[in-house]
Amino acid sequence: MVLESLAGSLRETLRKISRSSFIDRETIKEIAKDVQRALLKADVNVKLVLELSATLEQRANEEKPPAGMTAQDYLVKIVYEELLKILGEDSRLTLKEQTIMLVGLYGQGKTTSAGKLSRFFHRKGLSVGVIAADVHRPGAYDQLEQLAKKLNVPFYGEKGEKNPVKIIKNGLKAHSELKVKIIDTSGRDSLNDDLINEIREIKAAFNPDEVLLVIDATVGQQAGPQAHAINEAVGITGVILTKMDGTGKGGGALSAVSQIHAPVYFIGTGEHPEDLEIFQSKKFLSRLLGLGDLETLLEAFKETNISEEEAEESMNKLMSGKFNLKDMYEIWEKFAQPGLISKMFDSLPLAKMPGGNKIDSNAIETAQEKLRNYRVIMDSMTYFELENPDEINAKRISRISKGSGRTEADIRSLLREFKAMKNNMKAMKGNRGFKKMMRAQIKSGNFGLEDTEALN
Ligand SMILES: Nc1nc2c(ncn2[C@@H]2O[C@H](COP(=O)(O)OP(=O)(O)O)[C@@H](O)[C@H]2O)c(=O)[nH]1
Ligand SMILES: [Mg+2]
Repeated sequence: MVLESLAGSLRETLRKISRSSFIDRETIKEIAKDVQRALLKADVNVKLVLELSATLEQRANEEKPPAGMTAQDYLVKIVYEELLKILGEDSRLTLKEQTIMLVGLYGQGKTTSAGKLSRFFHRKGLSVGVIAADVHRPGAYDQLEQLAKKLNVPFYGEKGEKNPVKIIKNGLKAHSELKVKIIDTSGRDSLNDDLINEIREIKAAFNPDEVLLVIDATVGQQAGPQAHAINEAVGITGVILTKMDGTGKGGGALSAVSQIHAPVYFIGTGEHPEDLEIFQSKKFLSRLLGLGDLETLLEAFKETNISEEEAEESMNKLMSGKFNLKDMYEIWEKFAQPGLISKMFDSLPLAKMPGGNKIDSNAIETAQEKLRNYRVIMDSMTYFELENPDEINAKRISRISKGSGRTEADIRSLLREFKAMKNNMKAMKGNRGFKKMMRAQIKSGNFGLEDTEALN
């Protein structure tokens, strides 16, 4: 995952909040300092960090949590909201007929991203073609042509032609039947008038629907000035942040770029065409903070016949730390549907804790098999036993074993796992109020679930 170490320290901060018995000025100061340190380590601009921690501290001292929300949860909410401010608002590239122009310096990943975007639109069922308008770099034509061939995407270029406007004009004509046209333009080693004039001229001639800045995240905060200058020149409508794989500076680049108030649409996470992720700041932040990806979870529920109310009820039960085997049985009954379990694991913070075991598909298979076994065992338990798992003694285990045809070891293992699950869920309890707030947001449509489904 991107930004591992930032995630680690922010999660530790949230745990610290949950563990605090009360929230006073001292605690707030400490939390603000923690967030400050974590962000500075992730290369976020000092001025931004200081502003954020000052606002955080002020809000936490002045605001009162609404009825029903603990001071701890409310502080988590403030941390979340302030962090979201530096990531910028959620916005997504729309799936419609459009012309997209990619701009940026040499080596930032424009051509690679042209390929990634083609694949993206193609998979969404939109016909797409690319136009090679990088007239400066030797080999730029061949690079895009090969990529297009590999992806089975129509390519237009004019080898040797030096006028990008002319190429694009012909290219748009050649691709006129296609829904999405992607224009790959020239870069330079550094920002200069030559480059600015060239992209200005293209922008003026064709007025593309999207002008996407492609920028390498490994430059960290330096992404800021570059983004500003290009934005001044051509008006950036969105950003693709590349090379987010293996950089400690992703935080710096993300926060710097968001300052131009153009949404980060995608992040590039590798050299291959499939290494492109839709960037959604809320989702990204929730995952980063280990708050669990409620959006994904609710989407998963939507695909089943479980109603949102039922899903919420189950979640509440799980997180109350009070649930018994019967509740667990009911929840498993609902969740034992293909695909749902894996999505659930993926969206729960537990699976993503730093150092925790990320659950792979094999593990999910095994888990499903185990669930089937457990259900057989639970079918042989009495209601009393399901409601009072602590009362299940050796004598009862022996009876359940005979009734279910499973070994006594199987039954003990079920009881052990139940206990572990209960403890794990208790650990998440601190975020309950926060989750309530997130759910309210989802209900009010702030997360734009419908759009997400269309895009992902
Ligand atoms: N690791 C990684 N490498 C990338 C990514 N995007 C592009 N690259 C690499 O960066 C280099 C420059 O990319 P290119 O698309 O030619 O940049 P351009 O000059 O802006 O067109 C190539 O070696 C790409 O494979 C990314 O998201 N992750
Ligand atoms: Mg290129």
